[in-house]
Amino acid sequence: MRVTALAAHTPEAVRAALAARGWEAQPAWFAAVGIQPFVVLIEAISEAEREALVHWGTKSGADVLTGDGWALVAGTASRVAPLARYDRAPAELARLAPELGKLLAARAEPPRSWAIRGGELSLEKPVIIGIVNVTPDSFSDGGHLPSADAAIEHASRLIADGCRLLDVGGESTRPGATPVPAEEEIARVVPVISGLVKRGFGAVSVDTRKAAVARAALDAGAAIVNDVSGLHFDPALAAVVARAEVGLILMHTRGTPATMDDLAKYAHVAPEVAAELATTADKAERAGIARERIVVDPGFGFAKTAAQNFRLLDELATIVALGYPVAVGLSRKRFLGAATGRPVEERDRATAVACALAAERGARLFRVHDVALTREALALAGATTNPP
Ligand code: PMM
Repeated sequence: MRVTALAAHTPEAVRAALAARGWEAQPAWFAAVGIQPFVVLIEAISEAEREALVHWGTKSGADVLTGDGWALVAGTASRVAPLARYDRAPAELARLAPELGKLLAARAEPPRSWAIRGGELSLEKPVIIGIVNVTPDSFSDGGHLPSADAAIEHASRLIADGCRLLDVGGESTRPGATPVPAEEEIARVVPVISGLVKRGFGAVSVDTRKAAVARAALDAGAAIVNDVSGLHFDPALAAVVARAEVGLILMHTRGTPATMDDLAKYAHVAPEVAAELATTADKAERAGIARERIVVDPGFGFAKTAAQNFRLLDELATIVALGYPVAVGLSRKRFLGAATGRPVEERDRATAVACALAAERGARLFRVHDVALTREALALAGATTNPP
């Protein structure tokens, strides 16, 4: 007899073991996905629901841990899946079916494209977003691009290095940054955006919290709005995005750059960020922004301590499970310095590694300063997670 432990963090090892023993590709893949571990935290439940879950767990062989008003259900995906079916789940658990169904669907069929202005951006391969900050004081590269020409020149290098999207920002959102009036922000970003669009540099997004800036940037040809306030700053922004039918990145934060550090209080960061992002995405959809236009971003460094950023990176799958494509902005952030001891200008290697980790956990879009390094890291991560 020979006993071998198989890697269980992805379905790949099981698929390969079955394929090596003559299984056809498709059934081997489905079986492998079906026996992947699946753990869900169910909150705000009644006593009757809690009892029904415990009873179901005993019968079905899934593990159920419970407390007052909550349950944690763990098993393989195929064992837990019947709870998402009205005809198979106990009647007391009818409320659970649609929510669980959404999680299982997002897992089985992750989004493959993102609807931006005038077309779709494929997410089959990771998308690197090159940062073009035209601010005197951003987190890490403020002041390096004083003129529109310098910004356009910089963007052309980022494109040559392999980014598929350029993110142009005219207001720093680092902790404690001073807000910039809309006219000033427009004067910074519009010449750069129109220059990039004129040169045919591919899709451009505008990093702004303000409806007036978004409108001016979209008029100049931007295809995406990247809102670091997650629709919290300017109530008029959602309508601008809805009307223009462009892409939208909704980032998680709390408060404003002036107050966010004091709001970094979570009992368990990933589920709380996921819940707040789900509410924001819901608000966007109710404002008329189509679901396929929305990308969510957990907002590394925004209203989070270093320890919370590390937890969030490790538990990124909780954000991915919302079913929207996930973008991450890890580049040169302070918490990478906390792990490596490196100052901001020496954090591109740590950024590339962090992006590779995020890619393995399901992120599809990566907002970075150093495109070339990140591209290499993602190529390596992709080679192990998507074997031929
Ligand atoms: N971080 C910054 C600015 N914009 N946008 C998204 N979507 N995600 C981020 O994490 C993010 C962002 C701040 O970083 P910078 O000042 O170095 O650009």
